[in-house]
Amino acid sequence: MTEVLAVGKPDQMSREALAGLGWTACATLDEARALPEDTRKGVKAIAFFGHSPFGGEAMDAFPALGLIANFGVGYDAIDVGAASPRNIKVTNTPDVLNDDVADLAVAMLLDFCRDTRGAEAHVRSGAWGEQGAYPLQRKVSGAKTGILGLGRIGREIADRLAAFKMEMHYHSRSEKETPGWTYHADPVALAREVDFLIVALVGGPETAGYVTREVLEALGPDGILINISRGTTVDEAALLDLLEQKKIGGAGLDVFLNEPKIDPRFRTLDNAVLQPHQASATRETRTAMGQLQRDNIAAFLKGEALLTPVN
Ligand code: 8YV
Repeated sequence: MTEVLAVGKPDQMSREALAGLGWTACATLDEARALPEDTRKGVKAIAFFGHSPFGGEAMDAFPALGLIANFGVGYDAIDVGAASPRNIKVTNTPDVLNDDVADLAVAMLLDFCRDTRGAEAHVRSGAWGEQGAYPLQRKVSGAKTGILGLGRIGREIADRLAAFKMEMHYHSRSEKETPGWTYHADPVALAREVDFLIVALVGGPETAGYVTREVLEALGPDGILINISRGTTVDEAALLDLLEQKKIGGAGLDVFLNEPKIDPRFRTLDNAVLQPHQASATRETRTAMGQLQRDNIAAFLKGEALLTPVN
């Protein structure tokens, strides 16, 4: 009998770990919902991978389901409001990925400002020898940075950038205890104040479109937006318009709407660094995320307390 389903497309580390467990694997929720009724009836837990919506109707296909263990800290794809009344617990994988996500935010900022990719091409093409020095770039250290969402990941980003001697500003639901960083109650005021704006909000309906056209315009033609949260947190149509019109200076983006089939307008931008939603994608962190996901499932099946419950 299948007690646990793995639904979605696990990465290499999880595929290797799941191989010995004897769980039934389905690439999509639709595939899982199409399993024979007898199989579906026995499913107690789902190890969920990816970001496809998981709503109440899909949950109802598994009458004994008691746990959805999400692979990732952000569980915005899972309708927790539908899970709770069905007595379905949801878990996520917080904290183990904070360092990696913060590292990638800093990497995109450094890459954008110092243009390491362009400069490397200059060396590889032989242009350095033939044409001389590469054009000057933009200084990163000492700038003014704003963090939008000073949660666990936002905090890691801020700590790193503070070490780059930056003046730190932030906007969050509430003012936090910080080493003298400036709180802005209004995201537009934050964007107006800073050179770099880093979005580290949680996803979901509450933050959809939180970075409005007005916020982006306030960032201005020299401002740089970094987004490692969710594509939904930014008004993407406005972002594309303003990048194309050079009304904001640039962007470093790890997340988009409609991943992985993102708006093709992104691909032609010369003022953006684009990443394939891979901020947590190191072998070490993905191993830890998978372990935490499986530990939650094991605890649930043994009737023990969940390690990282969401609801
Ligand atoms: C993804 C993430 O889970 O943790 C999150 O919220 O967005 C990522 O770590 C990962 O890309 C797998 O989809």
